[in-house]
Amino acid sequence: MARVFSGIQPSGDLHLGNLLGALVNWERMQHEHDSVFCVVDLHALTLLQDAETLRSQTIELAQLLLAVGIDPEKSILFVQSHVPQHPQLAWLMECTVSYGELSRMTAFKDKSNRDGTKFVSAGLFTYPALQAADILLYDTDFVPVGDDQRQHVEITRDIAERFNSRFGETFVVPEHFIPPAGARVMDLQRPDRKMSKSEGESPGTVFVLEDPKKIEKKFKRAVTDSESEVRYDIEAKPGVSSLLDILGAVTGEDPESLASKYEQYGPLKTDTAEAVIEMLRPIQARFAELKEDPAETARLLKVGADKAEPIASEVLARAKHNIGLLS
Ligand code: ATP
Ligand code: LTN
Repeated sequence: MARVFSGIQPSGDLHLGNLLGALVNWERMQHEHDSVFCVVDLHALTLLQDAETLRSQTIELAQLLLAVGIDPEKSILFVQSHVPQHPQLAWLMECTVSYGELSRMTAFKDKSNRDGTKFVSAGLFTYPALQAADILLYDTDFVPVGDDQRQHVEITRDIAERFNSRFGETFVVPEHFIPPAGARVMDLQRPDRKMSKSEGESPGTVFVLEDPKKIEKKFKRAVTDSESEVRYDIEAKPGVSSLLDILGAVTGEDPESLASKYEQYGPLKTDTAEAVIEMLRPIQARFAELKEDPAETARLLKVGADKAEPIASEVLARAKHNIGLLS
């Protein structure tokens, strides 16, 4: 059976982009593949975090993953820092990737240049080496992610291929899985920018746990354009195309054929808001239940780590042996 691996950072509130770009596919893929999903708390440390907030966001994100339908009986669900093989393999990855390759990562350029960023950690720069370790430790075949992670999966492939050619067959070379609709959910106010967690509360971001009334308002106020024709054209009509993309991802229909059903922006906005709210309703209800018992979530995460560790430790041992470390 093919192996699936993906990760998500506990770095802020979960939004519609995370859900449509990644999580719905995690849920879907767990029924057909051997799946491993990880809350990547070590990655979150690349930006300064408040300790208590990080701890509570880690549990809350795990509860959200469970609420979305990640089933701990079907998938392995765990927290990255509970499996020490991740940072151990990351060092070998850092020595297999070059400074030049890391310098070309757009995520690093974006995050290190953000307004108000005073401290750029070395971890933010070497971040893709840890991500490569995450993926390669599980002999992963497919990595379901949003479009913004394309470059990070690509560099993981390059690292795996380089390691294999230098030291002999060690790693499975993974492929990304990027969905046809919802891979790049745009900010409703700035349709040239992706919806992002670390932007914080913003009128352009729809949160998974947001009140339906507020969601409706955000869609009503979504930026479109001064024409009135509903057409799927990302270049010329980014706002409208983004709404069609969201509606397509939620309903499973093709955004271009959805466009032909609408003559005005108003009904498109109302229908998109309604579809999103309906999709979120059961997730919000299930989350409210899970939230009551954080100790049970913590227990499930420990069980997950106990299942992940033997797989990771076998692959790490293979890599250490092949690179010439004493066993
Ligand atoms: P940050 O803003 O801190 O970078 P993020 O919102 O990009 O956070 P991540 O934890 O980095 O969230 O990503 C989790 C998953 O969600 C990844 O697979 C990522 O590709 C996907 N994702 C994030 N933003 C979007 C988006 N706007 N559209 C589609 N997928 C997205
Ligand atoms: N870099 C990713 C999070 C991430 C990840 C991974 C995704 C860390 N490790 C392994 C897929 C596979 C992000 O910022 N979205």
